[in-house]
Amino acid sequence: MNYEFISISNDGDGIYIVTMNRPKALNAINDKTMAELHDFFGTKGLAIADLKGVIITGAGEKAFVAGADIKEFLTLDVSKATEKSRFGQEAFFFIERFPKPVIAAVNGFALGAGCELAMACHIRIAGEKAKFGQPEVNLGIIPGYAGTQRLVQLIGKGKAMELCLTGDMLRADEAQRLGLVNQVVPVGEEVAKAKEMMAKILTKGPVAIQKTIEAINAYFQYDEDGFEREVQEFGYLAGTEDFKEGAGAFIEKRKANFKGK
Ligand code: CO8
Repeated sequence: MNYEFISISNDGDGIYIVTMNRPKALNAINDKTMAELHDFFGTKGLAIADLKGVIITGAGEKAFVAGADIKEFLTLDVSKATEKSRFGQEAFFFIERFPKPVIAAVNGFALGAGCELAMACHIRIAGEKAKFGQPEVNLGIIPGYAGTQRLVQLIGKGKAMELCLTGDMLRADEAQRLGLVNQVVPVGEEVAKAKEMMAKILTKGPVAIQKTIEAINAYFQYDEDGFEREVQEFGYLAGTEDFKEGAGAFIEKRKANFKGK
């Protein structure tokens, strides 16, 4: 899988690492990078048979992603900007709705599109020097990759309003206190911690993991009743082999051997 600005690797354990790879521009997302994310999470990644989970991180020591590529903004007009926003939102929906867990290992600046990318992931692990923010107002724009929506979902309206209106940055510990970040770890340990958490998740029933992602996402879909979705998924899971194995293993006091069926 050859991409120019994201690199994909795995150690054969089913955990794929997607590295945002434009370190000279602090991994800023240009149109090509967004197209690559769109392709991986919307198409190619879905077809990788041994893929069990994805960790997204940034190349270099300074940034996860320092935003959308501001240098590309100068050619935008109303129509191109609308299209750009819609395409980016779609790519990030592919991440949010990816059937396998996606963890952001935030190793530095996560600003603008970088914060939005991290928020599209299911879980966020941050290094203690990481910084989060939606500084778009400094440029006379607003977040365009669903930052106004996911920030409210994660930290509530008041704080989301403050961050988007002031453009201020949050330290990792503040981001954790607000619920934007799940865990803060020492610098350099972001990916290792994300792998550790992913490995734990991957011991669980794979179908249950997928259905959990779908049911929790449903809470935030205006056109769907998340409570009813949970009822349906719960019923579906009761008919899986994994459920019988998981419950049987508990009763027989042994470790479950899930098959993902
Ligand atoms: N775009 C393009 N290039 C960038 C970006 C960016 N977002 N961020 C950093 N770079 C480049 C710099 O231009 C610089 O390149 P060069 O060496 O060629 O001049 C290089 O990366 C290193 O950056 P700095 O020298 O600025 O590094 P500092 O350590 O001094 O500062 C900061 C680090 C604070 C992160 C600083 O780089 C900064 O403020 N960057 C911009 C942050 C920002 O405003 N991000 C939000 C961008 S807008 C956005 O993301 C909108 C998302 C929704 C778009 C929807 C479109 C439809």
